[in-house]
Amino acid sequence: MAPMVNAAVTGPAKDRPRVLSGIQPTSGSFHLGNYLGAVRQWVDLQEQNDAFYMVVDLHAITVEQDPATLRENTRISVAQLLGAGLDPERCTLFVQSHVPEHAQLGWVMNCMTGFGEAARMTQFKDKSSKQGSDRTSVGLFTYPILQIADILLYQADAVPVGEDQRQHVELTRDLAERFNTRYAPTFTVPKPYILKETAKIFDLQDPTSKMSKSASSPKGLVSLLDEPKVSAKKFKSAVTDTDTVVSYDEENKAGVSNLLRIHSALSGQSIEQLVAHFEGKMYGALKTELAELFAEWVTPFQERTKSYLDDPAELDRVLGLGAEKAREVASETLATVYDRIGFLAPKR
Ligand code: AQP
Repeated sequence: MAPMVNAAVTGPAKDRPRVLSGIQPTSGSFHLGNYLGAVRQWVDLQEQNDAFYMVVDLHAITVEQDPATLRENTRISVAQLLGAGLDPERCTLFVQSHVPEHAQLGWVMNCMTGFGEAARMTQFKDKSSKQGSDRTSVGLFTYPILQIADILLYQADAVPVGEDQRQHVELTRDLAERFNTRYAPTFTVPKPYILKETAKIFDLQDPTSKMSKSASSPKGLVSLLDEPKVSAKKFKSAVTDTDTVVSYDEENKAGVSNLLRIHSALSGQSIEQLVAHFEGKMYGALKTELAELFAEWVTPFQERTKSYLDDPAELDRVLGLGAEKAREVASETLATVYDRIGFLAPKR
């Protein structure tokens, strides 16, 4: 059965629990970590919850973007979300910059967040240390605070994300509570929705690091829009270990364990069933089967994504409708926030 999240006890009454999440249009293709860690849950959660999903272009410009590529990647991202199974009849799908309230509430949240607590965000520390401080924008530093605004605007009960986003959702909870205490109960305090089994998909070449498009080599990255034979090659050359027995051991067999988790997520078989299935077989059998399984799933995904990309008018219609629905909720929250903090309401 499709999951329903637990509604939070604080915040305005809603007819169904609300979920919200976003993905950056920073690449021409999502990767398998994005799909298994987040997007797949988005699809399941749209059935029983009031779901808001967005392509977060404001977040994308925290690193330099070519304008034409950003526009193109935003469309490709929306098409992939539809291709993965989001249904605009069941969820609200929109582009972040189409809803100006994100930037507006973002500023308020900037003013409520301590510099020290923002500086503790590990994702910022990792990314800025890789880029160097001259190439790191202030936007990258305040990105988790914009994310706080993204979530709180919609009074989300749950935020389906991968493990790398847990700390940002925890910060969101702190800020929601801070605002509620300082002014009046205003925001729902959201919970992260992170599935243990797929919380962190690892790089196929470096199975101790998360699969990420900014990895130093693309060899360990499975991009959903690559030719399936390109991905098959990556699965087949995945780094494992010198042993030969297929078994699950995150510490000593990180590579094989990652492959087993991916297989399990795609096939629906438990890790125990897979270990039994591969008994007496070598790593090559696991890799070949995984490559086939992935191709079976990704081929129709790519066809659906392409059909949405071939119909830009339909994409625009979906996004127009999504932005309208999103703004209805976002503008109400922002108006309440502005009132609570003491901004003079404009006379109309
Ligand atoms: N490896 C992963 N395993 C599980 N979940 C993951 N997510 C990302 N990588 C993994 C989840 O995907 C959602 C969208 O994240 P994002 O917009 O931050 O995606 P991204 O920036 O494209 O992720 P990358 O590849 O890690 O980018 P860089 O390298 O630029 O930071 C989120 O819910 C995230 O948790």
